[in-house]
Amino acid sequence: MMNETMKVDRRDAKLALAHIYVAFTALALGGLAGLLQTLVRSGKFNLPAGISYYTILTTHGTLLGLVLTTFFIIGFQFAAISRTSGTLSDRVRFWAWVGFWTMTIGTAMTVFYILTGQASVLYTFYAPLQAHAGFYIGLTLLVVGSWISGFATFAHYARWKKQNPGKASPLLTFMAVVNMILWLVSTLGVAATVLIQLLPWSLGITDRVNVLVSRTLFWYFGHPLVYFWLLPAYMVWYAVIPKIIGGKIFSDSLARLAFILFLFLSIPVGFHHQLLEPGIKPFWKFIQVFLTLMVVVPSLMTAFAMFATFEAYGRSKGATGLFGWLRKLPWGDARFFAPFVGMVFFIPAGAGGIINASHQMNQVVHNTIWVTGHFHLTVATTVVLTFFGAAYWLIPHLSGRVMTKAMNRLAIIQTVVWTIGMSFMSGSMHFAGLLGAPRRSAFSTYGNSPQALEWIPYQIAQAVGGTILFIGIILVLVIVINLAFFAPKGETEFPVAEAAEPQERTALAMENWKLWIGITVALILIAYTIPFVDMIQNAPPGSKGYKLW
Ligand code: HEM
Ligand SMILES: [Cu+2]
Repeated sequence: MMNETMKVDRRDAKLALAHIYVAFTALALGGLAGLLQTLVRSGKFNLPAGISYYTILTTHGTLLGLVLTTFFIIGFQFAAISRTSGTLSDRVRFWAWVGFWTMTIGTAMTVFYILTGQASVLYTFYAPLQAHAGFYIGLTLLVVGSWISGFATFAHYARWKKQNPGKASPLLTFMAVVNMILWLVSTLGVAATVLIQLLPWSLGITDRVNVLVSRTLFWYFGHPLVYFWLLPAYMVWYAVIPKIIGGKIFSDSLARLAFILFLFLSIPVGFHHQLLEPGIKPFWKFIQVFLTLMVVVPSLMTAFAMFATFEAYGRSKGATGLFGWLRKLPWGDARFFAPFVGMVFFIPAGAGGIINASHQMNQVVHNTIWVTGHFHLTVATTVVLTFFGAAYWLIPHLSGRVMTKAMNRLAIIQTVVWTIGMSFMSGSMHFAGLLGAPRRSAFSTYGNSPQALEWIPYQIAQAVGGTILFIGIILVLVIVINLAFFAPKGETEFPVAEAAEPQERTALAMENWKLWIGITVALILIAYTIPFVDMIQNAPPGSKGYKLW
């Protein structure tokens, strides 16, 4: 039975929904851009009215990689902390709205400069490509707004701790706090390059920019960014899915420990995106690759915990044999099915990640469309399908409605459509990449070179997959709009599971923030200080800005 404390307060629900609306608007526009990209790259289609491929690609990467994710995550986390640690205070809610509007205004500015062709610098905005200053200002507002929301989250957590001395915080609140610490520490890098380097340079205050420093600061942020996407999906896997299937959390302490390890191991590893960068000594690349691969530990902990939960539940229902428990899982429930498919896709995605991070193999795939294939499995499938699965209970919970059987069926179909579309698109990206096809390139036969002609069948398969995926986007939008505005009124549960064996003392020990932040900072200093000093002391003259579009 539901009682008052298990429901997100209506005022907090409005806040969370506002974030979710922006997120799905970004999905609609960004998804359309994605479709157009696959069509252009098939060689059978040209963009009308002189629109540049790179304008579309910047729109896609920014709206989906940065906007959809950040807004969905912050909205979801506000709902989660309100659900598990009580209604937000008026002050915290006020600041959360300030954060929301700052982010939204920043997003609108950024998108304006991209769509008007003044910022076709792709979502990584690498120097020496130079965008209009408004693009960087918009991005700054997006990040500053998210910081405000981060501090609002911390304030809510602190209030809970004050009201519950000596108790471990609720799991979902703990996880949201870890994710916002990760976000704050990592966005310092991107804020530094934007505010100190790129903005003054785009305004003409400085003439030249240190490219290597700006890329390093970008990837100091860019890798933890992917864990900022992933941890909310893990929040759903660890704390929500067990409840949906009717089971328990395998271990509350293990879940917390995994999150702390992700905090340690997500930031001091940005060099694995810069393995072919000439200005960094191999030793430091090696250190950072080692730390990168350590992430296998919390990842396998997570995989183990999930399958232990599934198996324990299946056996409690009388399943026998090695895999009999699989049959007991609620396959017809989209709240389970979509995230489960996401988990399955994470297996090849993780294997591909190990390839990317390995120095020698990276040389084969570097800057090819293999990489794009990889992160459409991670973020655009594992993370996004988990978010869709969460939206199927979160949105009706917040809007005071219920998901009908018909909508649930549509959501199952949506998941299948995504699976098929992504297998085609990401699969052919992986193959084309192995054959050397570059990422971030409009269609070209490169003067009919035999190698480029080999890519074309894969590029056509990519467009087939992209078209199927776009149908998937239309389906999920239909479901989301239904759940927000049209579904029958009623009560929907915000599922939060209990631990199999609550161990309050170990859980409490996990809240030693000074120690965790101390280790995080120490690892960052070890991995970055010397190479960074080197980059500045031995800097080349720096580059002027280029607008190549
Ligand atoms: C309809 C679904 C989608 C399609 C058809 C699609 C298609 C594509 C294609 C073809 C590219 C590579 C273009 C190139 O390198 O030349 C790309 C890049 C990208 N996509 Fe998607 N995508 C889809 C969904 C998503 C989703 C859901 C996300 C994130 C949540 C996402 C994030 C990205 C990012 C970050 C890039 C990199 C942009 C860059 O390299 O600058 N995509 N997408
Ligand atoms: Cu990375």
